[in-house]
Amino acid sequence: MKKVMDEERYEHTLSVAYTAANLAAVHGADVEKALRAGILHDCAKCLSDSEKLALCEKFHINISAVERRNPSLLHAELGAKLAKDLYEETDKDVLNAISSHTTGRPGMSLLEKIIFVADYIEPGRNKAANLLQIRRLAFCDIDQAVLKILQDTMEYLTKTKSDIHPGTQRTLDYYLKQAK
Ligand code: DGI
Ligand code: FE
Ligand code: FE
Repeated sequence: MKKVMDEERYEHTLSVAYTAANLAAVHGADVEKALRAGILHDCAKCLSDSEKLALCEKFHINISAVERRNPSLLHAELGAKLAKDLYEETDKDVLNAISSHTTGRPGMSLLEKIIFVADYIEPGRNKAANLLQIRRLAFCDIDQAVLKILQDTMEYLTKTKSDIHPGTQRTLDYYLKQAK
């Protein structure tokens, strides 16, 4: 990862891996898989927008209208593809965790939730609202942490007048319903 990332992204990557390993230990998930998924989750992040779009076309990854306008969103699914083909990750749950780490998805596995949450709360993050509350929730009630992250992300996207990815909306709707 060091070779394909800038310094800041590499630091974030290590931090996500260590945070995910801790969450896995606490919640009884596979610590080694959490480390691998954490290390690989942003492997496609530092490609340029045009490289992301070109690689998605090459690998027949569907590009939605929102993704064409915001190619950064493609780094999750493209990252899963590179993890499999280039970095030889074969575990389906690890690949799903990479693929779903930005928008989440309805019915995430425990490992997917761990990566989704670790990406948001790793110690280097300091901009999001409610980080202290979400960091506490992450270790005692991971589903509540997932829901709070989705709600805060949606609020941030709305406030900044950003395009909402249909996947983000679907995931929020699903976890809102689950919480009832
Ligand atoms: O890759 P990271 O920065 O570590 O984290 P990430 O993969 O969760 O990506 C975070 C960015 O993704 C953040 O700036 C918000 C953005 N994002 C998440 N859901 C959506 C979104 N952006 C848009 N436009 N629409 C979404 O639905
Ligand atoms: Fe990411
Ligand atoms: Fe990340």
